[in-house]
Amino acid sequence: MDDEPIDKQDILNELEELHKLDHDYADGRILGSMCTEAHPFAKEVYCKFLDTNLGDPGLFKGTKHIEKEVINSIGELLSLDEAYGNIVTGGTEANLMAIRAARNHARKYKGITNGEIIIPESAHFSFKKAADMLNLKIVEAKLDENYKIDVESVKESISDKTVAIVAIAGTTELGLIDPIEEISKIAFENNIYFHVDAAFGGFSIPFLRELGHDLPVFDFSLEGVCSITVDPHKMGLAPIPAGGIIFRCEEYLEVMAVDSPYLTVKTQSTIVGTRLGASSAATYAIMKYLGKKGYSNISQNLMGNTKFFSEGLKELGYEIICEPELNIVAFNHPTMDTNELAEKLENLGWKVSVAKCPVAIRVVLMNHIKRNHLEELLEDLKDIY
Ligand code: 0PR
Repeated sequence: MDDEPIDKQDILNELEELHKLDHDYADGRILGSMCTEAHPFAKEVYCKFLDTNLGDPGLFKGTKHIEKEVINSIGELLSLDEAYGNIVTGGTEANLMAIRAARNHARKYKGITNGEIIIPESAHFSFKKAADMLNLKIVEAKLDENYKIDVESVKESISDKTVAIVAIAGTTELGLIDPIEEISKIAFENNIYFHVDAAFGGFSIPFLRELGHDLPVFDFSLEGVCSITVDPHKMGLAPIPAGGIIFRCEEYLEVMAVDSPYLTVKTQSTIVGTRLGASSAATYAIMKYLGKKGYSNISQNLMGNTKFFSEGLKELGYEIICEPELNIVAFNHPTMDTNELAEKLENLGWKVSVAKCPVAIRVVLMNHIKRNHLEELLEDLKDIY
């Protein structure tokens, strides 16, 4: 730090220069991000709530009420009348809370001390962090030939140490939805906690189903589902950081509660102590502002772009890994190595993401990627071919 204060304008100029090194969503070149530019109204509201702290909710009763309302609204989207949970920093923290709840619940009611969690090979790496922090062993369930969790493999993976089963509604790499209904049944019959990671799909699957898309049910209407991750900062158009964790019952929060004696509320279940109220307020605002109609239109539009892009790829001779269920397309050149293709695209200014399972170029068709960008991308892919 400098000894003397520096003029505001000088600081702003310096920051502006550094900010120029960042990529801008508006360029339409960021192909592998599940985040996008937040809605301007959500940003406006976010700034108004920057000083609120949900770590001490008794001081911020209004903002705490807003968080509860947001959790209820998301719960309602997921077929849950009374929802419990929190707006957190993202999918990682939401998944960590879910696994912590499952572990503590199993410890309390089943006496399991060295637990295991069953996750699909396609699970986001946040579960590896959760297992590491919570001292749990990961048991990976295999994927079937369609890259979805293999139900038989889940059955075979269950042991008397299993504290949770995880399935994904909108996988990170391919945007696929696991057979949640079957897994829910298995979890329920075996009295095992079942968590659904819908960090990406949670803000689109309900709307697409309403619109008649043939997508499987993944929510609390299935009796085995104990918790769901849904991230407002992905398809919800809220500013970063905004993740959502929704629990079926309050008990799951209670098994994580620690005493917080000198605060206005005497126990705390979240991982983070001091935490933003701005994320809840911005999510509340954007959900009200867009309504189901707004989100339906966005989801429908993005699926239209997805179809346009995947059909365009096929016409050029590229091979898509699977028919997209959500707004992610993964593809390869029939003969060229994926990393070589990725490099060629990078050289043309595209910010490319390469999936690992299977190895493929992966494009997440978020709001910032418009039709004209897709046309330019297809044009470049034509030249490369
Ligand atoms: N669950 C799923 C299914 C996810 O896809 C992700 C993140 C998470 C959980 C974790 O969420 P947070 O990153 O909010 O903690 N999926 C993307 C990924 O890691 C996130 C992302 C976003 C990556 C923007 C790149 C990027 O530019 O691939």
